[in-house]
Amino acid sequence: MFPLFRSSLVAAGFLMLAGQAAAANIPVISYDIPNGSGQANGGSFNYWDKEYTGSGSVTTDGAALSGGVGNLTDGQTTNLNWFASENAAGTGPYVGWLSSVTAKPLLKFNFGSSVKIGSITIHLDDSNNTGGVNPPSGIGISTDGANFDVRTIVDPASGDPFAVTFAGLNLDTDAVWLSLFYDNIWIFIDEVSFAEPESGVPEPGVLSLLGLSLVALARRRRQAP
Ligand SMILES: [Ca+2]
Ligand SMILES: [Ca+2]
Ligand SMILES: [Ca+2]
Repeated sequence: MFPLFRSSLVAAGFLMLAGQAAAANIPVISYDIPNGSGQANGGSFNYWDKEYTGSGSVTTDGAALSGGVGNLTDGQTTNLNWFASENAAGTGPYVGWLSSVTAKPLLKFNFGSSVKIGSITIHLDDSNNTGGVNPPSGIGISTDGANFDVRTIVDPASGDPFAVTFAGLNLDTDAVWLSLFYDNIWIFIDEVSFAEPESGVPEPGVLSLLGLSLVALARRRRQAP
């Protein structure tokens, strides 16, 4: 074997293993949320879900939005704080809820049919209290909209946006409700994603590739002077 072929085979084996560890994402068919708030309630900009595709007023603070998708599931996140990414037109990447308008933000995500969920990842702004924006102190997770498993969120020392993942879940449901708890007066979220449980058992294809990689490694060692 040519050295290049051997090493790329080894690389391919490890690449497949790395890919196996990441559980598949579960598509969200629609979500129902209160719209974000903004200038009508003293905000510098408008933190609406402006591109939301369902019913409800996307330009009214706190309006009930239902049956569509928008900022929270478009696959886009930003590493910029709210003050560097939001605007008066309300087309920024976040949805920002204000406690005086929406006291208990409740977000419902619909999957269309029953799915198995192993983890939930929420990408949010931190901003270290700038403008009253801080990560939520906690998030409640529910599969019936009534009983919530409340998880606390540790606020990092940094003020950068970050993702929090609740793993090790074993939910079997066609919808998930997330209840947000304010730490300050604003909460900003730009993406929520759901993943299947990790199987923990490598697939046959991965195993055979790993085997080939090990054979290549062994040959390489034998041929070494
Ligand atoms: Ca997004
Ligand atoms: Ca927005
Ligand atoms: Ca922080």
